[in-house]
Amino acid sequence: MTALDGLSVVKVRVEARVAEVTLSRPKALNAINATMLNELEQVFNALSDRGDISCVILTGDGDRAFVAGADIAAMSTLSAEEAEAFAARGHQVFEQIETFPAPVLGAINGFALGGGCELALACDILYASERAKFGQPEVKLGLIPGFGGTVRLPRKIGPGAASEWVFTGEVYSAEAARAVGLVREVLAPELLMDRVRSIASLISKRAGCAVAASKQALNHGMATSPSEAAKNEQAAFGALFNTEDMHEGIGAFLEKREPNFKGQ
Ligand code: CO8
Repeated sequence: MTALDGLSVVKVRVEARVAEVTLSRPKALNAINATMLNELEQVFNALSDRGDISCVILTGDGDRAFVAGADIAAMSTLSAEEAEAFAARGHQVFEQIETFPAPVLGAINGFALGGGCELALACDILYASERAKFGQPEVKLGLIPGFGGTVRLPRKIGPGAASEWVFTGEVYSAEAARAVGLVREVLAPELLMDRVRSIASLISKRAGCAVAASKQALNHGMATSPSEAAKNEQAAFGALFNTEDMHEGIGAFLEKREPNFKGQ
């Protein structure tokens, strides 16, 4: 039995050091329940333990939804304490995704609402199908975002746009999400996965240590003051001089050849 056996609502495929993780409860538009959070944690732990993953692609099963939110039926019977604990569990798992040591690309193939939008926010870069729809509709349910929407959304799209999204609960097109900088590119549905795989493949060719250090520095920079972020960047820059990849990259440039990175 491997760490990736026994999954029921998350599918994983690894090819050429790129992991494709698919959220799969299509009858409920891939809504997030406790099992899905547990399996996401299990999958990202297993991918981290392998140590050779250069990029993760996160997407939703079927052609309708990335994730349509936290499972509303499952939430309906929670007490206040249980709801707080469920929110904390979501935060924990999404933080694990956000801090995964390789980039996580979101391929947003349909609805990304509520907890689904928040899961997308935990990814590093988002590519969306023309069919994708984004939003934080929790106020329509008498709730607020509970899996990090009030934390990550203003940092990613700015406080004004985030406040409009959260206060109105409106649903936004992929193009509107691109206009506020949440999404990098909007693609025809049949081209989405090819495009995301090509970006993953490009990232995989780069020095893994440098990509991981860049991700850490970017995340740290968003969460702290500019002066702290600058110190962190300087330390990370220096630390890369102790890696084989850095010597290989600079050596290859000086010798006018392609580098052969080993990720160490
Ligand atoms: N939870 C559970 N089931 C869902 C969800 C969901 N979030 N979204 C859709 N489904 C189910 C529907 O109930 C339906 O099931 P069935 O066929 O058995 O009736 C099936 O998926 C298909 O959905 P629809 O028939 O509604 O399909 P439509 O095309 O008519 O509509 C929508 C699609 C617009 C996406 C619609 O389903 C919808 O509005 N869904 C809810 C979206 C939403 O409000 N999401 C936010 C939920 S709250 C949240 O995410 C908070 C996160 C933090 C939680 C903190 C922990 C306490």
